[in-house]
Amino acid sequence: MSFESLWADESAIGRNPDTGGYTRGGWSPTEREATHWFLDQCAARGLTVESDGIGNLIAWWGASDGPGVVTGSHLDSVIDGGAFDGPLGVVSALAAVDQLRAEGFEPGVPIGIGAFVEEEGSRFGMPCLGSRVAAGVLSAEKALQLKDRAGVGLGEALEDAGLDPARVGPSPLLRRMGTFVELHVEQGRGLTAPVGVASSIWPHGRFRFTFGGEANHAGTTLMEDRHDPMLTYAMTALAANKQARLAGARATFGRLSVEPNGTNAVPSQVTAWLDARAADTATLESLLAAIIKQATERAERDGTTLEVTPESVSPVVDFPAGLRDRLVNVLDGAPVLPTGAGHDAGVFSDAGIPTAMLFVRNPTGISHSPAEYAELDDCLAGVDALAAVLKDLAK
Ligand code: HGY
Ligand code: MN
Ligand code: MN
Repeated sequence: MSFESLWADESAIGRNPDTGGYTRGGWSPTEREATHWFLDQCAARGLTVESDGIGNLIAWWGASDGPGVVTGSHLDSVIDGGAFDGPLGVVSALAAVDQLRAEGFEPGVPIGIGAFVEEEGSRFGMPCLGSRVAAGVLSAEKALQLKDRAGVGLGEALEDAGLDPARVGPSPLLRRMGTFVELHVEQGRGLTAPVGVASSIWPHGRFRFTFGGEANHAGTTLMEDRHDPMLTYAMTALAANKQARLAGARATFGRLSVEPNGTNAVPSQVTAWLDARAADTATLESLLAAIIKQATERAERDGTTLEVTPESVSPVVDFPAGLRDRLVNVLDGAPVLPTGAGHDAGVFSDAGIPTAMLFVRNPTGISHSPAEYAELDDCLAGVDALAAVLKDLAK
């Protein structure tokens, strides 16, 4: 099948007709539909699929069952996300294998296509959940304590998807992952050529800010008598924005939960999730310290309380220079650039697996939005680049 027809099939799955966006939380019906589409494509190509307890998949082309070169990405999405973030890597991998087969290439080592679950953490709040558990950096015990916003536990979600929570844990799949190369849509405006190669992933983390206050009447409570956690949150959000600008970093409060969430009552509690990122660990740590300091000072003024809980922290990832430069070579000098977005490739690299990433140009740089986009010509250039890289690594 051509890339275009593969893409037309896959990107039709779960698209919201009103927003054009996708909400494919891990093990949700639309994410499962996309996963089953992927499995059908693997079966149609005679690929041998291996899966692990949490639902990560690698579909193998090649006779031996020894280590090989794995590519692929994720099929889940953020809430109302774009079509490309994740699926472009999976669809491009299928198209690249088709292309290599069509030209008669026989891999010297097996080539695997991976689909890793809950990379966005949009359902259970833990980014790269599938790859972290597979790599053993998140224990099965901790993972199975996670609940989604409806209170459904990970174990129950796995059972609903026909998986066995008792099999969750470090993945046998990684024993065959000799090298991992992930193709991904670029999520900024840094790439001006059709295809680029990743140098590094910024360190980043998610931190839950719980602001405690005093519920009261919106109409009768004097302003000076209030202990309003919404005020402390608002000042913290402003401080985070200012501190990130000063540090050349990123700080986002994109998720909020208000108790009791009434129109005519001062809230008793506001919970806000901070996504913070920076080019290096020291800057990230000082950014966080500055935000927490200002939030704490404001809480004292407002007579409110503050509790900050790290939910996930991802260290800086510097992809191995030798493999990076080998890809640049194969691609006749493709540009090299860092990314502020996290990826399963970062988890696998951290776990000691030789890992690289290819980026496909995103003309607007917009991502985690229905407006996310990549030109067809650039996507086709990405497939050609991935095919050339796989051919070089698996010869
Ligand atoms: O949020 C991220 O950095 C990535 O898109 N999972
Ligand atoms: Mn993403
Ligand atoms: Mn992604």
